[in-house]
Amino acid sequence: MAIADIPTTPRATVRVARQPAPRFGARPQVSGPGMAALTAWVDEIAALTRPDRVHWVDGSRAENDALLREQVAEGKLLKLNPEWRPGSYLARSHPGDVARLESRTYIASEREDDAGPTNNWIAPDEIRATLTPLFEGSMRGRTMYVVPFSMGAVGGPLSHIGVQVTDSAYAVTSIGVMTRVGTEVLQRIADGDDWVKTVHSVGAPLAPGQADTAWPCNDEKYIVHFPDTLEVWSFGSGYGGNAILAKKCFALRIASVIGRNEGWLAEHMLLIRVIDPAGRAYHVAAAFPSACGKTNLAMLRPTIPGWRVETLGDDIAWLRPGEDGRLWAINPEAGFFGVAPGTGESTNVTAVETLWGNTIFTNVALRPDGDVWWEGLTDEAPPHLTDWEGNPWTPDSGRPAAHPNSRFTVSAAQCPQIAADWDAPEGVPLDAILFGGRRATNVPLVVEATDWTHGVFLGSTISSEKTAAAEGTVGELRRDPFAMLPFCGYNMADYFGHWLKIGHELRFDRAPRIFQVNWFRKGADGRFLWPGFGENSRVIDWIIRRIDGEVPAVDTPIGRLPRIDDLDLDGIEVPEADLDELFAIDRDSWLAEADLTEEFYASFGARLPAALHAELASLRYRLKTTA
Ligand code: OXD
Ligand code: MN
Repeated sequence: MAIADIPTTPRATVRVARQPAPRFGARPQVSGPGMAALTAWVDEIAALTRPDRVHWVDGSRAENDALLREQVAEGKLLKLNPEWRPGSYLARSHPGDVARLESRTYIASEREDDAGPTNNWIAPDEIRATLTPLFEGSMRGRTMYVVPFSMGAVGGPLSHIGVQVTDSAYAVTSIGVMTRVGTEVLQRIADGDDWVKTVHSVGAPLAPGQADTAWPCNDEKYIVHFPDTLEVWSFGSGYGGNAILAKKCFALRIASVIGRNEGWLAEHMLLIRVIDPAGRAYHVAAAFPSACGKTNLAMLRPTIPGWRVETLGDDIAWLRPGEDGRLWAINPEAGFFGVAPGTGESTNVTAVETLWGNTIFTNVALRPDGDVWWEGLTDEAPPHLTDWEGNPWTPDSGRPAAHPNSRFTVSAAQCPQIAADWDAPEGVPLDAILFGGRRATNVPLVVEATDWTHGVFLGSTISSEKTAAAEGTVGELRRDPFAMLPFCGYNMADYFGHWLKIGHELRFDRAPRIFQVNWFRKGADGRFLWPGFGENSRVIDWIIRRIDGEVPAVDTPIGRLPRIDDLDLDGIEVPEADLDELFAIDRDSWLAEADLTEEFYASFGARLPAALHAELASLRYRLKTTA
């Protein structure tokens, strides 16, 4: 059948063909002292949620294929045209279930102060009382999958294990891409490794004979983290960040708590290896708020001759001080769950190539030939599409064809510039950490921190401008310290303190150097001053020459800046006036920003580390006294 003939499935009317009893339902043949606790927990969740079947996921190719086939048969996935996009599928979510839900995301620590002012806190007893009736019978008529997964290579020194139970096959196939799933992980649990409990239900039980929908979910949604017992309970949403609990819920919120307890850091950072023309390799981690180009930087293709970038990770990095005094990093994930719109030949050709096949797309548009499309994939939109909601679309429709938060889920191994050793268990030693936001004003293209504490200060002040600013002022700032605002599982003030403490664990001459970058500064006329994308390699080149001590920097009140002549600008035209503006420091505007930082710091009260107050005070002093 031609793909054009595959009917697009109207959401609410899909009848689920009852599947035969699953072929892979048996309890796993794994034994060891740790299994009893796991099976007891699985039995407890099943007794609460009452699924029709329990399926222990073994992570095999055959199982994955069967789950995909099943979802296609149920109208939950559309198989794309294998001629254009082999092994690939399109999911269309419920229109009310398209993104992470920060307002429904909770940290249920025993003490409110441990969640801090930036999190939604709720008392554990109160939320358990709310969740219990919601989960009671919530999986009726469905299969409950038990998914053992490892973040980081199985058994690696920086890796951690979790188990997700879920009634969503879409979540299972996504977790299979994003993590290492299967019996090997189960064996570690059986052998007694610690593991984190994560429970997910779409909250849409089926009465006998009741028609299912293509994207079951519930109007009521909760994503709840219990940092004291290391558990996640997520109800009502099938969407990635709320349903793939290994990712934001475990690898950031819960892992940040484990990291605080054990002396390491779980960070919202991409990870790359940069190779200079002489073949020397450097490792860089970079924290940017969501939707500020992390995936693009992770897959950078340098425009300066002789330089190469190898991808190690695009969203999360776990950092641990090594015995050698360096900071070691792994990407705990195994895939990319990236935003599709804006990913195209001119912005991220590596991502486009990565998506050649074996990809699960969610909420992108469908072409008549059975391939996918989204805004930014090509300069011109195809004349006819089916939009993300399943409706006919033309360029004159006056609305986006793909949802702005539409996604691709694809294995990291498929990236053409992935580092050969990207899943090495011990990770890589970091040479530099970058912090960046989307700042139209004030923040220069690149600033080097004077030391680790100053770097922590820079990380704590990351922000993006919500509103356009008038010249010489600062727009309304959305604070996103360390790009972790929605992802830190404990009090952010303690987290800043933890970063300071980690600095003391590193050898001062081996700690990564910290830089702040800003690709988004605008001129008075509202134009971006810097071309960005592949040209950002010019900034990385300077950073690396700083690390190697090859170029001096200019000390300024806000940190160390490049001399313009030290930037490699061969082959691009950036007017001199724009370069001046890219690095301009307006004292009044910076003093105004310091006032905003003080206000922000005040929200943490006495818990904010004194060292950060001292950094702010010395910034002000330098702004007022340096000529
Ligand atoms: C993401 C996010 O999905 O940061 O990576 O929101
Ligand atoms: Mn992210």
